[in-house]
Amino acid sequence: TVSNNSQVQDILDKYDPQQVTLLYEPLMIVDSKDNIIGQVTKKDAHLLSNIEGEKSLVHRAFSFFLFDNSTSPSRLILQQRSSEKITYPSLWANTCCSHPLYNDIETNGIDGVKHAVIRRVKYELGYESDVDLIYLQRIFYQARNIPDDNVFGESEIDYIVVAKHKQNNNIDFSTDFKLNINEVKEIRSVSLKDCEELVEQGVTTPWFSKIVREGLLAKWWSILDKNQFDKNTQHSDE
Ligand code: DMA
Ligand code: MN
Repeated sequence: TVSNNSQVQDILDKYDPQQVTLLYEPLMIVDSKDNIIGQVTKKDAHLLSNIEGEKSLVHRAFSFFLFDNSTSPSRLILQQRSSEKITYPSLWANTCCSHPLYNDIETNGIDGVKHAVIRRVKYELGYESDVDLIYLQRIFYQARNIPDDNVFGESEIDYIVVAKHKQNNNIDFSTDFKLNINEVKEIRSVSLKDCEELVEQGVTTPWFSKIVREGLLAKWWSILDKNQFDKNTQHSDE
Protein backbone atom coordinates (compact mmCIF):
# COMPACT_ATOMS: atom_id res chain seq x y z
CA THR A 1 0.00 0.00 0.00
CA VAL A 2 1.01 3.61 -0.58
CA SER A 3 2.26 5.13 2.67
CA ASN A 4 4.85 7.67 1.56
CA ASN A 5 3.53 11.23 2.17
CA SER A 6 4.66 12.68 -1.15
CA GLN A 7 3.14 9.75 -3.07
CA VAL A 8 -0.17 10.32 -1.25
CA GLN A 9 0.08 14.04 -2.07
CA ASP A 10 0.65 13.29 -5.77
CA ILE A 11 -2.51 11.19 -5.78
CA LEU A 12 -4.54 13.85 -3.93
CA ASP A 13 -3.48 16.50 -6.46
CA LYS A 14 -5.66 14.66 -9.01
CA TYR A 15 -8.80 14.88 -6.87
CA ASP A 16 -11.49 17.51 -6.46
CA PRO A 17 -10.03 20.37 -4.33
CA GLN A 18 -13.17 20.70 -2.18
CA GLN A 19 -13.04 16.99 -1.30
CA VAL A 20 -9.30 17.28 -0.59
CA THR A 21 -9.94 20.21 1.80
CA LEU A 22 -12.42 18.06 3.71
CA LEU A 23 -9.68 15.47 4.30
CA TYR A 24 -8.32 17.79 7.02
CA GLU A 25 -11.42 17.57 9.23
CA PRO A 26 -10.56 16.26 12.72
CA LEU A 27 -12.05 12.83 13.50
CA MET A 28 -12.01 10.65 16.63
CA ILE A 29 -9.73 7.65 17.01
CA VAL A 30 -11.52 5.02 19.09
CA ASP A 31 -10.47 1.74 20.71
CA SER A 32 -12.30 -1.56 20.15
CA LYS A 33 -14.84 -0.56 22.81
CA ASP A 34 -15.46 2.81 21.11
CA ASN A 35 -13.67 4.85 23.81
CA ILE A 36 -12.18 8.00 22.31
CA ILE A 37 -8.40 7.66 22.49
CA GLY A 38 -7.25 10.46 20.20
CA GLN A 39 -7.70 12.76 17.27
CA VAL A 40 -6.80 12.18 13.62
CA THR A 41 -7.40 13.93 10.31
CA LYS A 42 -9.95 12.36 7.96
CA LYS A 43 -7.04 11.78 5.59
CA ASP A 44 -4.86 9.85 8.07
CA ALA A 45 -7.88 7.93 9.40
CA HIS A 46 -8.57 6.55 5.91
CA LEU A 47 -5.01 5.68 4.83
CA LEU A 48 -4.68 1.91 4.44
CA SER A 49 -1.16 2.22 5.85
CA ASN A 50 -2.71 3.39 9.16
CA ILE A 51 -5.59 0.91 9.04
CA GLU A 52 -3.80 -2.27 8.04
CA GLY A 53 -0.43 -1.50 9.60
CA GLU A 54 0.44 -1.94 13.26
CA LYS A 55 -1.38 1.30 14.15
CA SER A 56 -4.72 -0.40 13.25
CA LEU A 57 -6.51 2.94 13.49
CA VAL A 58 -10.29 2.83 13.96
CA HIS A 59 -12.39 6.01 13.77
CA ARG A 60 -15.98 6.89 14.69
CA ALA A 61 -18.58 7.27 11.91
CA PHE A 62 -22.31 7.23 11.36
CA SER A 63 -24.75 5.84 8.81
CA PHE A 64 -28.11 7.57 8.64
CA PHE A 65 -31.27 6.01 7.16
CA LEU A 66 -34.21 8.30 6.36
CA PHE A 67 -37.53 6.57 5.65
CA ASP A 68 -40.59 7.92 3.90
CA ASN A 69 -43.43 6.34 5.85
CA SER A 70 -46.26 7.72 3.80
CA THR A 71 -46.46 4.19 2.31
CA SER A 72 -46.58 0.81 4.04
CA PRO A 73 -43.99 -0.66 4.09
CA SER A 74 -42.09 2.62 4.22
CA ARG A 75 -39.46 3.47 1.64
CA LEU A 76 -35.79 4.28 2.19
CA ILE A 77 -34.00 7.29 0.71
CA LEU A 78 -30.76 6.17 -0.96
CA GLN A 79 -28.01 8.41 -2.22
CA GLN A 80 -25.63 7.89 -5.11
CA ARG A 81 -22.27 9.39 -4.14
CA SER A 82 -20.83 11.99 -6.48
CA SER A 83 -17.98 11.13 -8.83
CA GLU A 84 -15.89 13.73 -6.91
CA LYS A 85 -15.81 11.59 -3.73
CA ILE A 86 -12.31 10.29 -3.02
CA THR A 87 -13.65 7.08 -1.51
CA TYR A 88 -16.37 4.93 -3.10
CA PRO A 89 -17.27 7.47 -5.86
CA SER A 90 -20.55 6.97 -7.76
CA LEU A 91 -21.68 4.04 -5.56
CA TRP A 92 -25.09 3.83 -3.88
CA ALA A 93 -25.45 3.95 -0.11
CA ASN A 94 -27.94 4.81 2.62
CA THR A 95 -29.28 8.36 2.98
CA CYS A 96 -26.16 9.97 4.48
CA CYS A 97 -22.83 8.73 5.85
CA SER A 98 -20.07 10.74 7.45
CA HIS A 99 -18.18 11.23 10.71
CA PRO A 100 -18.79 13.09 13.96
CA LEU A 101 -15.98 15.62 14.40
CA TYR A 102 -13.45 15.81 17.21
CA ASN A 103 -14.89 18.86 18.98
CA ASP A 104 -16.72 19.67 22.23
CA ILE A 105 -20.17 18.85 20.84
CA GLU A 106 -19.73 15.87 18.54
CA THR A 107 -17.47 13.80 20.85
CA ASN A 108 -20.46 13.54 23.21
CA GLY A 109 -21.65 9.97 22.52
CA ILE A 110 -25.00 9.40 20.82
CA ASP A 111 -26.05 13.07 21.16
CA GLY A 112 -22.81 14.12 19.50
CA VAL A 113 -23.40 11.71 16.63
CA LYS A 114 -26.97 13.02 16.18
CA HIS A 115 -25.54 16.55 15.96
CA ALA A 116 -23.25 15.34 13.18
CA VAL A 117 -26.18 13.69 11.35
CA ILE A 118 -28.15 16.97 11.35
CA ARG A 119 -25.08 18.90 10.18
CA ARG A 120 -24.37 16.49 7.33
CA VAL A 121 -27.93 15.94 6.00
CA LYS A 122 -28.12 19.71 5.68
CA TYR A 123 -24.70 19.91 4.00
CA GLU A 124 -25.03 16.94 1.62
CA LEU A 125 -28.76 16.89 0.90
CA GLY A 126 -30.06 20.32 1.93
CA TYR A 127 -32.47 18.43 4.19
CA GLU A 128 -33.62 20.52 7.16
CA SER A 129 -36.84 18.83 8.27
CA ASP A 130 -37.31 18.40 11.97
CA VAL A 131 -37.22 14.62 12.52
CA ASP A 132 -36.79 12.38 15.58
CA LEU A 133 -33.41 10.70 15.23
CA ILE A 134 -33.30 7.17 16.64
CA TYR A 135 -29.99 5.49 17.46
CA LEU A 136 -30.16 1.71 16.96
CA GLN A 137 -26.72 0.12 17.30
CA ARG A 138 -23.07 0.30 16.32
CA ILE A 139 -21.34 -1.88 13.72
CA PHE A 140 -17.63 -2.31 13.10
CA TYR A 141 -16.34 -2.76 9.60
CA GLN A 142 -13.25 -2.46 7.44
CA ALA A 143 -12.95 -2.21 3.67
CA ARG A 144 -10.57 -1.08 0.97
CA ASN A 145 -11.57 1.71 -1.38
CA ILE A 146 -13.61 0.98 -4.53
CA PRO A 147 -12.07 1.16 -7.06
CA ASP A 148 -9.11 -0.14 -5.05
CA ASP A 149 -6.41 2.56 -5.13
CA ASN A 150 -3.94 0.98 -2.67
CA VAL A 151 -4.23 4.22 -0.65
CA PHE A 152 -7.57 4.57 1.11
CA GLY A 153 -10.08 2.45 2.98
CA GLU A 154 -12.39 2.35 5.97
CA SER A 155 -11.97 1.07 9.52
CA GLU A 156 -14.88 2.37 11.52
CA ILE A 157 -17.22 2.01 14.40
CA ASP A 158 -20.36 3.10 12.64
CA TYR A 159 -23.38 4.45 14.59
CA ILE A 160 -26.66 3.46 12.95
CA VAL A 161 -29.23 6.28 13.16
CA VAL A 162 -32.70 6.10 11.58
CA ALA A 163 -35.61 8.53 11.23
CA LYS A 164 -39.01 8.82 9.65
CA HIS A 165 -39.72 11.84 7.52
CA LYS A 166 -42.53 13.96 9.05
CA GLN A 167 -45.07 11.42 10.14
CA ASN A 168 -47.70 10.76 7.43
CA ASN A 169 -46.21 13.25 5.00
CA ASN A 170 -44.94 12.36 1.58
CA ILE A 171 -41.37 13.28 0.91
CA ASP A 172 -41.31 15.89 -1.81
CA PHE A 173 -37.96 15.64 -3.59
CA SER A 174 -38.28 19.12 -5.09
CA THR A 175 -38.85 20.97 -1.80
CA ASP A 176 -37.41 18.75 0.97
CA PHE A 177 -33.95 18.36 -0.61
CA LYS A 178 -31.40 20.57 -2.29
CA LEU A 179 -28.52 18.30 -3.32
CA ASN A 180 -24.90 19.37 -2.88
CA ILE A 181 -23.58 18.06 -6.20
CA ASN A 182 -20.01 17.93 -4.85
CA GLU A 183 -21.27 15.18 -2.53
CA VAL A 184 -24.33 13.56 -4.10
CA LYS A 185 -25.16 12.64 -7.69
CA GLU A 186 -28.74 11.48 -7.15
CA ILE A 187 -31.26 10.37 -4.54
CA ARG A 188 -33.95 7.75 -4.90
CA SER A 189 -36.75 6.35 -2.77
CA VAL A 190 -36.54 2.53 -2.71
CA SER A 191 -37.97 -0.71 -1.33
CA LEU A 192 -35.97 -3.40 0.51
CA LYS A 193 -36.07 -5.50 -2.67
CA ASP A 194 -34.59 -2.58 -4.66
CA CYS A 195 -31.74 -2.40 -2.10
CA GLU A 196 -31.04 -6.14 -2.46
CA GLU A 197 -30.98 -5.82 -6.24
CA LEU A 198 -28.54 -2.89 -6.14
CA VAL A 199 -26.24 -4.91 -3.84
CA GLU A 200 -26.39 -7.86 -6.26
CA GLN A 201 -25.52 -5.52 -9.14
CA GLY A 202 -22.35 -4.50 -7.27
CA VAL A 203 -23.14 -0.78 -7.29
CA THR A 204 -23.35 -0.24 -3.51
CA THR A 205 -20.71 0.76 -0.95
CA PRO A 206 -19.20 -2.04 1.18
CA TRP A 207 -20.91 -0.92 4.40
CA PHE A 208 -24.32 -0.74 2.75
CA SER A 209 -23.75 -4.13 1.08
CA LYS A 210 -22.79 -5.65 4.44
CA ILE A 211 -25.84 -4.17 6.17
CA VAL A 212 -28.13 -5.59 3.46
CA ARG A 213 -26.42 -9.01 3.16
CA GLU A 214 -26.44 -9.63 6.91
CA GLY A 215 -30.16 -8.90 7.15
CA LEU A 216 -29.62 -5.83 9.33
CA LEU A 217 -31.43 -3.47 6.99
CA ALA A 218 -34.48 -5.77 6.87
CA LYS A 219 -34.46 -5.92 10.69
CA TRP A 220 -34.18 -2.15 11.18
CA TRP A 221 -36.83 -1.53 8.53
CA SER A 222 -39.33 -3.74 10.35
CA ILE A 223 -38.43 -2.23 13.75
CA LEU A 224 -39.19 1.16 12.25
CA ASP A 225 -42.42 0.13 10.54
CA LYS A 226 -43.67 -1.54 13.74
CA ASN A 227 -42.53 1.32 15.97
CA GLN A 228 -40.62 -1.13 18.18
CA PHE A 229 -37.66 1.10 18.97
CA ASP A 230 -37.78 0.90 22.74
CA LYS A 231 -37.31 -2.87 22.76
CA ASN A 232 -34.43 -2.74 20.33
CA THR A 233 -32.61 0.50 20.89
CA GLN A 234 -29.15 0.38 22.38
CA HIS A 235 -29.24 -3.33 23.25
CA SER A 236 -27.90 -4.79 20.07
CA ASP A 237 -24.34 -3.61 19.47
CA GLU A 238 -22.33 -6.08 17.45
C1 DMA B 1 -18.12 7.82 5.91
O1 DMA B 1 -18.89 8.24 4.85
C2 DMA B 1 -18.97 7.02 6.79
C3 DMA B 1 -19.23 5.73 6.57
C4 DMA B 1 -20.25 5.03 7.34
C5 DMA B 1 -18.46 4.96 5.58
P1 DMA B 1 -18.35 9.26 3.74
O2 DMA B 1 -17.18 8.70 3.05
O3 DMA B 1 -19.54 9.59 2.91
O4 DMA B 1 -17.91 10.51 4.59
P2 DMA B 1 -17.94 12.01 4.13
O5 DMA B 1 -19.35 12.28 3.61
O6 DMA B 1 -17.67 12.80 5.37
O7 DMA B 1 -16.94 12.15 3.06
MN1 MN C 1 -14.68 6.78 7.52
